[in-house]
Amino acid sequence: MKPNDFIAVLSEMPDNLKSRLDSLSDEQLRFKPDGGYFSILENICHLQDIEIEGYGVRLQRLLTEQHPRLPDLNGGQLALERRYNEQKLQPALDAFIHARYTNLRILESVTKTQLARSGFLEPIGEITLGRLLELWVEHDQGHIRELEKLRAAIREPHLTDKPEPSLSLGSA
Ligand code: NI
Repeated sequence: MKPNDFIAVLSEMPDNLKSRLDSLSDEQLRFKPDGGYFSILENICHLQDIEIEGYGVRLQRLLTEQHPRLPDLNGGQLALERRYNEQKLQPALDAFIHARYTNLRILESVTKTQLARSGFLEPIGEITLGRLLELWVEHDQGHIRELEKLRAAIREPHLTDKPEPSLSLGSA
């Protein structure tokens, strides 16, 4: 994919999320399958925090600093500390969407030269801004898959195809 394609895919995320949150009860939003999985609400809170404190910060620092060292964010730990499953959905979703559009406005003015700007992202290693865009899209897609599986698990609790815990609990 070209940089513009990544930007186009990232811009689809708000609608991709909204369409998967329709007609879910509060109880369904907070439903957590056994085994340490995120609920749908926890996924949205996670996406909000990672958009702002993860990708938004990484984007800014790669653009403005010489070879920044970018710390990992522990998604599972944040979910516990910030009590994601006790939050309200709409403010988290709104904050995610606002942050995504803010980041997209910055991305739209990024030049080809800037895509080669580099840094060190823990625990992955050396990255460029171009590579960060790939990781960003992969992160979106992983959580969309997780939401799909959660929706299936809510409809059919005996389903065995549960979300991978690593999607939620691993590196953000
Ligand atoms: Ni994640």
